[in-house]
Amino acid sequence: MPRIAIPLITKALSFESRQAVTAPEGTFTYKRLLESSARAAARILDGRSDLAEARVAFLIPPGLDYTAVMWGVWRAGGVAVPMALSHPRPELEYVIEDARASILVAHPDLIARLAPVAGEKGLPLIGTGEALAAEPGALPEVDASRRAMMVYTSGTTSRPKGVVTTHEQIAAQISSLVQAWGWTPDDHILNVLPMHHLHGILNILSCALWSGALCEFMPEFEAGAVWRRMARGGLTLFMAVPTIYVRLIAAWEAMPEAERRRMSEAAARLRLMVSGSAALPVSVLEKWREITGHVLLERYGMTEIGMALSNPLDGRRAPGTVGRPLPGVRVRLVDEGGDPAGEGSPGQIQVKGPNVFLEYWRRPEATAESFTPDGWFRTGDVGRVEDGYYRILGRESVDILKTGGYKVSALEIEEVLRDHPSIAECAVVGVPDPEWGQRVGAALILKPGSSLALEDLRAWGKERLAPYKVPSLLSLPDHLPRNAMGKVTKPDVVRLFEQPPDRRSGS
Ligand code: MCA
Ligand code: AMP
Repeated sequence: MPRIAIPLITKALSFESRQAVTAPEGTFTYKRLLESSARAAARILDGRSDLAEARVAFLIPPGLDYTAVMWGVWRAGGVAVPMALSHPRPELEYVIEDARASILVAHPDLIARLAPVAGEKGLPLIGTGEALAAEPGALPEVDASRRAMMVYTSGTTSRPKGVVTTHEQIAAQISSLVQAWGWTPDDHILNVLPMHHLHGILNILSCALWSGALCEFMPEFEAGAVWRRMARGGLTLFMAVPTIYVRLIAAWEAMPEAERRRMSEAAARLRLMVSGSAALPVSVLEKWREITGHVLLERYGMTEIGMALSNPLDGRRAPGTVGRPLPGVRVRLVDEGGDPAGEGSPGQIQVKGPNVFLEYWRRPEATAESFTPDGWFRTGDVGRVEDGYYRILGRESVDILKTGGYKVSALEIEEVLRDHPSIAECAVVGVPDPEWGQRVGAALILKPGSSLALEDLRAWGKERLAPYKVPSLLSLPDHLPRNAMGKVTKPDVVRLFEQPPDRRSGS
């Protein structure tokens, strides 16, 4: 048996008989997950002794196959690159190219989506059916300091960057949360989040598997289905983005009185409910408390650092704040002059610790710029400390938006919109919204003689961008607001949407 230094997998060996993953296709033990991942590793290795950090990009719905392939890539010595089910071909192709992926894996239902890209680039494309049925073989020794995962995140550059973490860094991110939130083998968490971002991958799936707990996937979030699942009992934990809590509240309010009572009682039986990835409005926290008795635990994190700040499991949770530094994580606030911000004064949130990522893939300059000379990661978020608790005040860049918990770059969307045959000029902004946090709004100047309806823009956009990046608000002003230097002033663009908008209904 080779030495396995991948902490998540070493731990799983002690939980073999316990249930690890539940999904629509069944419930699977840790033993089965270990066996399936060993088979997947052998198939991906395909006779090699070690993938030596080759990138394996995969498109798999949440469930055993997803988990076994991610672990299989790790056990084969590769770097796991999860891709988004909702992404159209250009986004998938971008990730495959940027990551320099040398192997693709897809669920049989999704093979057809990757086959043309695999064919053009001459990349092997492995089906999960075949991978999980392969004969297991010898596996390499994988040191925990090796690169393990790459998650794509939008930032101040126009195209998303691959955030690389090592096994050690992933282990540090997980163990901090497991300790802070009191995970035990008796936990059973419902996972309704997409599996190409850290919230679903790390805070839910990986913390559960680190703990010997059970992760139950509900691959498509639907508020009624979540309530019905809670009512069936057995869950101990739930974690989601604010938009999901807003949707759950709306669904609860639409129920008859007796049903509401039954659902409220069911939710009250969970031991912990967490919100994160975007600011949780205090009104949502209060409503959730009224409905379920839970004070949502709000925490703050980022793809590059895992989680950094959290309200406490036990003790006072302060609404509108994200609490204090998590175990092992150092956090400081730095003012514009580079000095520490005093208690109550705003400053940029900077983070240091074993949880912080290794690098932006193939972008040494962006990596270097994101750290201070003394090694603190600059988050780009601004915060303030009040009574020892951090409050997030916003982001330094107006070009980074959060919509439905997804981070998106206005610059990336603008670059795509400029290719539209009817668009002469454009400015993309985040428009405050009670359900989504922010909506993507596009202010467009059309070419002479052109017209463009929002529905048509969306249909065009969805062929090129993830659905959550496609503008859902449109403004067609006579000109874009600009300053004396000719630069578009984004706060004025946001104001354009305060006038009666040509607003898309029903979402
Ligand atoms: C989808 N639509 C949107 C958006 N997203 N419209 C406006 N703004 C959006 N953000 C469109 C769809 O294309 C569709 O349009 C229509 O809305 C209805 O879609 P629906 O199915 O109802 O919505 P959904 O696709 O289910 O999305 C809601 C969601 C989802 C479940 C809240 O956004 C979600 O899973 N968010 C979680 C993201 C997440 O995990 N973030 C964590 C990042 P049409 O009808 O035209 O087709 S990790 C992170 O941030 C750090 C590490 C951290 O701290 O956690
Ligand atoms: P991502 O790059 O998708 O990992 O998103 C990370 C960003 O989400 C952070 O830099 C923050 O701007 C935002 N974020 C995460 N959690 C919170 C929170 N609880 N409150 C406000 N913003 C948050």
